[in-house]
Amino acid sequence: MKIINPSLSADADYVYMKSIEELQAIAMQVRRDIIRMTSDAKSGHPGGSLGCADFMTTLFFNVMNIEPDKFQMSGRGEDMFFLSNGHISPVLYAVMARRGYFPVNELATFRKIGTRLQGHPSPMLSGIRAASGSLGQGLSVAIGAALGKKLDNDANLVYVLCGDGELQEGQNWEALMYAAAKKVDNLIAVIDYNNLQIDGTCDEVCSLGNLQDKLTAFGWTTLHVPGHDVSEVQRALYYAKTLCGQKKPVIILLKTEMGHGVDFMAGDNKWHGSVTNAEQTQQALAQLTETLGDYQ
Ligand SMILES: Cc1ncc(C[n+]2csc(CCOP(=O)(O)OP(=O)(O)O)c2C)c(N)n1
Repeated sequence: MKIINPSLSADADYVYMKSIEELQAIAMQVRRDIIRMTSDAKSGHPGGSLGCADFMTTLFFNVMNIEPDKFQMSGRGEDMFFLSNGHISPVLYAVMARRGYFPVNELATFRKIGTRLQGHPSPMLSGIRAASGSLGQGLSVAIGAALGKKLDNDANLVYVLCGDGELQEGQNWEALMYAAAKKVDNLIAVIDYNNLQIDGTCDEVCSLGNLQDKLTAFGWTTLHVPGHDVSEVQRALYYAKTLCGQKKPVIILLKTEMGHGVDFMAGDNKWHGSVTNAEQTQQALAQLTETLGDYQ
């Protein structure tokens, strides 16, 4: 069934929405999935994945116009999403599985030999349109897709998620400049603004300075959003949609916490790319209620 933002659609038959409580429950299960997938594979990136669980759940369940069972590579007639910070694939896979792109039990194959659920996303999995993980490229890819939609007269939107550490890649700044210059106003970019990256805080590694001012100066409409309040995330995304078509690209600084939802992982960049051992996995799962049923 199609998801249409009810405030933008008069067609009640097409409205399919989860309540805020349901979104919270799905995000909780997604967090369990992330811990189980990465601990079982003994590799992966749980920290950023946990931090983006609320946003990704809200986007895929209540915001984007998508039909998982009719996925087309071209993206014509539906919204498109690109995960530029491809290392947080566990959250993408968990949300996609829970949304119906592939069987939930396939999550058990994460990072195993021959799997479609590679450590970094690959188009071998239906629902993925571009490989990502080599940082800095996803914004450019999304801008190209958004311009393609304009050529196609397709009114649907393109979404892209990038890391804040990822913004240290120079290609992003060329893309930011280009999107504003070319008035790419059918694109909503989101930055996972946790101020952490692989080697420490973003400020320590290479400060982004006043990111909001920089993005605004580059010609983008810039929003600040708390990343763990699904009702605020949803509100912001709906608002961002209303800003589309106004000759400026839109970007959301999504304030998140790495490792959010597990007390000993929260706010610690150690969990960027390390996984829980058996004891820590049990501790983490004890803090994350099974709401939809674990994959087998
Ligand atoms: C081009 C490129 N350089 C370096 C890396 C290695 N790398 C993977 S994740 C990462 C840090 C990214 O930080 P951020 O985007 O803030 O992600 P978070 O730690 O918040 O998940 C780096 C440097 C990479 N994947 N690609």
